[in-house]
Amino acid sequence: MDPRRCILIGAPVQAGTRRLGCDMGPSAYRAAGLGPALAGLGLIVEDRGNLAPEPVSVPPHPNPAIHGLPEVAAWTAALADAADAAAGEGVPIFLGGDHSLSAGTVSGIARRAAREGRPLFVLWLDAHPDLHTLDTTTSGHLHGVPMAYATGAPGFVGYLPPLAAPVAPEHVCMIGLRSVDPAERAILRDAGIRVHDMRAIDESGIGLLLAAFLDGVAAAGGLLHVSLDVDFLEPGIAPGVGTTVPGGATFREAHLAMEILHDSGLVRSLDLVELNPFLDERGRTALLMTDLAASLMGRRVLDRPTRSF
Ligand code: 6HN
Ligand code: MN
Ligand code: MN
Ligand code: MN
Repeated sequence: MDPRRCILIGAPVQAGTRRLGCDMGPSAYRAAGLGPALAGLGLIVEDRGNLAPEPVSVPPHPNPAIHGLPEVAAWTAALADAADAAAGEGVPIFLGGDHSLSAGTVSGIARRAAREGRPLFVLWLDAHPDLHTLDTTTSGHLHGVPMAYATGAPGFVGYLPPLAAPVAPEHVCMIGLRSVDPAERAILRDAGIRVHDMRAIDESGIGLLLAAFLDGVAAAGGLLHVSLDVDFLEPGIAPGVGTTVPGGATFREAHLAMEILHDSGLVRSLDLVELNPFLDERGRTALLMTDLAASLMGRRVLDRPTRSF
C-alpha cells in the first residue's frame, strides 16, 4: 500500500436522513477541486467515480421510525468491500454522502486491519456520537447509528451485514461532541469510548487531546480511520450540513487537527461526510472540507518538525 496514493471513492448516500441533498456531496467535492488540490501536494490521485451498490433485501424492523434500512444495508456491504480493497492499495477518501456510509467504511477497514493483524483505531470528528442502535433511534435516521454498528452493539444482526471484526470501543476517540441523545449517553458512559467534548477542546486545546490519542495508536501499531462530519465545524464557517449545532470547531482548530494527523503518518482512510450542497453558500463548505482533507494528506506551507505546537 502506497501512503502517497489517494483513492477517491464517491458515496452519494442519502438514505441515512430524510433531509435531501447529501447525495450531491461527491459532485461538490469534485467541483471544489479536491483531486487537483491533492495532486498539487505531489500525491498520486485516482478518482474511481461513484459507487453504485447492488440492492439487498432486508426484513422490516419493528421500530416504525426507521427510514431507508434496505438502502443503508446495500451501501454498507458495498462500501465495506470497497474500503477493504482500496486500503490495500493507498489511502481511500470517501466522498459522502450522509454519515450512515461509515457503517460500511469503518467495518471494511476493520476487516482489513484484522487480516493484517493490526488493531483499528477510529477518530470520530462530529457534533454527534452516532451511537444509536436500530432499537433506540427515535428519528429513524440511520446516519445516527454507524458507530454502534461498527463497535458491535446488539440489534443489527439480520438487518445490516454481519461484522467481520468489531472495532474495540477503547480504540475510538470522539472529538467535538455537543449533541448527544439520552440513549447514546448511556452507551457512551458504559462502552469505554474516549470522548472529548467542546469544553475539553476549550480547556486543553485540540492539539494535546489529539496527540495523546495518536500516541496510543502509534504505540499499539494500529491503523487509523478518520471520519470527518461537516457538523464538527462551527456552522458559521460550514453551513452546508443538515444538522448544524452551534459551538463547533473553528477554522484554526480543524486545520491544526488535520496537520497533526498528517504529521502522525497514521491515517489509513478518511470519510468526508454529511456535506449537503443544497444548504451550502456558494460552495464554501465544500471548499473548506476540501482544504481540510488536503491539509490532512499533505503539508503545504512550511516543512516543520512533527508536533511543533
Ligand atoms: N450525524 N442523534 C440525532 C439522530 O437523529 O439520531 C442526530 C444524528 C446526526 C447524525 O450527524 O451524522
Ligand atoms: Mn455524524
Ligand atoms: Mn453530526
Ligand atoms: Mn492547513
